[in-house]
Amino acid sequence: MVHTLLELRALGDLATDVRAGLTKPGQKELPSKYFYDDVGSALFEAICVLPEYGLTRADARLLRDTADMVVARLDAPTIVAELGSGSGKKTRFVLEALALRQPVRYFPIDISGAALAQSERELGLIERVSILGFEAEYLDGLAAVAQRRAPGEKVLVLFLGSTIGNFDRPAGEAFLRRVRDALRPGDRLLLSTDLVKPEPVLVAAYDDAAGVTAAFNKNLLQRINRELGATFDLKRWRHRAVWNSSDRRVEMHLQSTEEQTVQVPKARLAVRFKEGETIWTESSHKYTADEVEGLAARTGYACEAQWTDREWPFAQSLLVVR
Ligand code: AVJ
Repeated sequence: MVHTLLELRALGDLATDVRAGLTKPGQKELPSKYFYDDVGSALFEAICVLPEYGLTRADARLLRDTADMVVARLDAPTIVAELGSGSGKKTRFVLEALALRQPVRYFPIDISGAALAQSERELGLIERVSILGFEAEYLDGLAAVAQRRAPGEKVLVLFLGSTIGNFDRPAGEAFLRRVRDALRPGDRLLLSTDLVKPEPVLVAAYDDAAGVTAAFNKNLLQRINRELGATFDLKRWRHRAVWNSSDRRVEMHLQSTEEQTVQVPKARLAVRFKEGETIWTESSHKYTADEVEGLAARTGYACEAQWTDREWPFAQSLLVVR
């Protein structure tokens, strides 16, 4: 197999993170960012249309219904940066609304070149919108985008899909502060957050009847098999979704159905698992609308507008940098 330098570096990161996560004393972990290889990204697209997973539809509905109001609040020519390019479907509402007023420069930022290509396909033909993707970590990409602003231009950052939910609360707060530090007063951040809702609804959203989320979770092990030569036998692992009420988050785990040892050659690792032991693979933190306001105030923004969906409690918050 031929690897580019970038792929080799990515392989090194995966091996390093797998080694660190699976040798952790106590609860073993794997970072959720590794879900999104080609198979994982396709499975996530499928999750987004599951009846149990109302999150993406709520996000899209809110953007469709509020894009005009968001754009009406932008007081100067504005360039648009997006943290994580997603499929581009939701972003379209904002770009189209803004393009009615001014030519739009849109800069999606994503570590996945495939994701950037997808958003260029989805959004590339909107009249008066030009796209330049940045294949980078969010904060590096944002710094690069901010440098491209012309005098008098403002920046609107989109952080949609409740991606912030993957950070634990302190890390999410630190992240918002760092985004703020890349911006100037009067710039804006449109932030999506999934809201707390009844436990059975939340658990079903992460443990759907068709088993798509289970496949999404297990694909992480299959990815480690593919890329690091590991020996995870997927039949010996079960998908688990649990509501952690004290930290207000849904946790996804992979649970070993029996005692077993797994080899991970490219991480120079052999790991023993007890029967019932889990690997913690993701957290999806759920917020309240007030909590987002407080979070914004503590991290250098003012929350100037907030919209929530009734059908699936979810908030869109427009934050302005102070
Ligand atoms: C893309 C991070 C918002 O946490 O709900 C969906 C990912 N995980 N089902 C989420 C996910 C399981 C999703 N985010």
